[in-house]
Parts: sequence; structure tokens; C-alpha cells
Amino acid sequence: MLMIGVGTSGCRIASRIADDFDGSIRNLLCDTDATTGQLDGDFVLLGGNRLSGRGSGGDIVAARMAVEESIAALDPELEGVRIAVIVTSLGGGTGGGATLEILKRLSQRNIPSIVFATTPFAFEGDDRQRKARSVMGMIEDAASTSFFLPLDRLTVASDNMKQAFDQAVSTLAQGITLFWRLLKTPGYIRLDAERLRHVLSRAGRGRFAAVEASGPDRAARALDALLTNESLSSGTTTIRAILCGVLAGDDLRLTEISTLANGIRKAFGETAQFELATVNDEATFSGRISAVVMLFEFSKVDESATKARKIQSVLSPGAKSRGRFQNSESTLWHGENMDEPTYLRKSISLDL
Ligand SMILES: Nc1nc2c(ncn2[C@@H]2O[C@H](COP(=O)(O)OP(=O)(O)O)[C@@H](O)[C@H]2O)c(=O)[nH]1
Ligand SMILES: [Mg+2]
Repeated sequence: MLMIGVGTSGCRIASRIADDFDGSIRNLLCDTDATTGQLDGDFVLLGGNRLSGRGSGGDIVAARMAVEESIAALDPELEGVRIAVIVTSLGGGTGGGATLEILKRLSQRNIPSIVFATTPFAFEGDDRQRKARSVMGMIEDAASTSFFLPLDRLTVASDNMKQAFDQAVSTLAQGITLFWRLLKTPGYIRLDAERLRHVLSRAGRGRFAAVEASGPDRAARALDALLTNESLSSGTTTIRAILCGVLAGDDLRLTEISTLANGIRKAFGETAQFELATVNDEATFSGRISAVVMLFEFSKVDESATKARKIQSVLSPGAKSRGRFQNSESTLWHGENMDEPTYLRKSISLDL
């Protein structure tokens, strides 16, 4: 599993998350601005000759074109990667433009991608908001799973910029590090790497929240905090899958797991696919319980299935005439007509 920071602020966040964790997150920083190379973590300068390490100047299109030309610089870092977790901040040029090119590369290499992207503070102005919005749909289409987190929401309780930044980092970290924790210090209920990869490889747009509680009724209070959490409030979409991580020390009780699991399913969708896993980490969570809930819409699957159906009906078989091949023999081989496209002969659903 590889974490990739993209853009100046994305790299700062990724580097902080990796530093605050225990050294086991492999972290790669990608920016068009050479000064980002001073941060902790392996660094790849994108944008090659066009941008010469000067950054994108806030221009998404310029960043995207320059990164496209120089994307091969990323390849050596992707050897052996099974899941990529991208952290970026939308609003500038590189976060938006480079992320799209990196996602394209990951998809070419069949590596599922999970994007955590912040969207700008309202006070940053319309231009940055518009820039962020202009790439969100494309990121959602290109990524396997994507989370968009408004900075205004991540930083509700902060009153200065440093606090706000710290809070944004810690909220993102709770979601992102869950994947590493599930694999590194699994509890009795495990979610193995391939299963995690399977869920995340098609989850579509997601939402997540993390809460913590301690004391005797900590599970009930954690559940309450989840149910009232603004980041999980559902709107109108149907939740297709729920990933729930329960993180605790050695004193985690069975009844606590069932309080959380049952409450979450009841609130967010009893018919949704439910993936529950526990993390047992006495050193970090002694006496506390933390619950991280991710809700997925699985829109990608629906969309591609609908698209495939549409395209298949456009390309539908039964051409009335074979045109100028009318009088030539069909190429039959092992009983199959090779003149028919493979996807029709084999009834393959086109995943377009
Ligand atoms: N949390 C946080 N967000 C920041 C900070 N600086 C910039 N941002 C956000 O990141 C967005 C993109 O800016 P930046 O990373 O400089 O652009 P890029 O390098 O072109 O991708 C901005 O619109 C802000 O919303 C920071 O210090 N902390
Ligand atoms: Mg920058």
C-alpha cells in the first residue's frame, strides 16, 4: 500500500500523516514545485521541462499537460504497489491537474486508487472553489474510491490557521491510517489485504467519520457521535457498502462490538454490504475505543453497468446485412463465428 501526496498542500498533509504514524506507511510526494522536495518522504518532481520545478501557478490545465508528459517518472515507484492512497488539496493547479494524470497511470497499471481530497475554505473565494469543483467529477470517475472533504468542515473548532491545519491533518489521518492499522495490528475480526482491495477497488464516492470515546459506556457514546456526525449525514443517496473499523486495546468487549455494528447497520443501511474489522493496539488505544466508519455509494459499478448496457444496445448484434461480405463465408473456428466481436460471442459485459 502506497500513500501519495499530490500538490504542495497535499504533500504537506501526507508527510505529516506519515511522520505522526509509526514509520510503516510508505509515502511518496509528488509535486511540480521543487521546494516540496524538502519535506520528509520520497519525492518525485513532476512537470518536467515545461514547469522546471517552479510549480503550476494555479493552472490546472498547464499542470495536467506537464504532468502527463513527465508521468513516466512515477513508474519506478509503482512497482509492486497493490493499493494507492492519494492525499491532495484541491483549489490550486497541481493538486487538481496532477491527480488526474496520476490516477490515469494507476488505472493503466491496474492499481486501485483511493483519493482523499480537501476542498477549499469558503473564504478562499469563488475562483478556488470553482477550480476544485471542476475536477471533482473527473477525479470521482478516475479513482476507484474518492472522499471529498471541505476544509471548512474539517476545521470547525479551530480558531487559528495552525490549529486548523493540524485538525485537518488529524481528521484525514484517522481515515487514511485505518487501512494500515487494519493490516498491521488486526484484532479478532480481520479484514485481509485482498478483501480490502476488493472493496475499495470499486467503491465510488465515499464519506467517512472517526469518533472516540472512553469510560464504561464508551461504545454507546461512540455510536451516538457517529449517528449525529455531519460528515456521514446521508442526503438522498443509497449506501451500498459500509466499512467499519473498531480500534481498541486489549479490553475491547464483545458487547461493544455488537453495539457499534448493530447501531451502524441500522442507521446507515441494513441491506448494505457490511465489512467489520477490529484493530487491536493496546499501546495506542489503551482504555479508549475509536470507531471509523466509511460509507460507500458504489456509484461506479452502477454507472459502468448502465453505460455498458447502453453501448451494447447501440452495438447490438443482429446486423441485418453483411454488406459487401454478404456472399463470403463466415470464418468458423471451433464452432464459433469469428466475424462476431469477441464480447458478443463470449457475452462479456463491456466495462466502459
Ligand atoms: N489545510 C491546509 N490547506 C492548505 C494550506 N495551504 C493551502 N491549502 C489548501 O490547498 C489548496 C491548494 O493549494 P496548493 O497546495 O498550494 O496548490 P497546488 O500546489 O497547486 O496543488 C488551497 O486552495 C487550500 O485550500 C495549508 O497550509 N493547510
Ligand atoms: Mg503548489
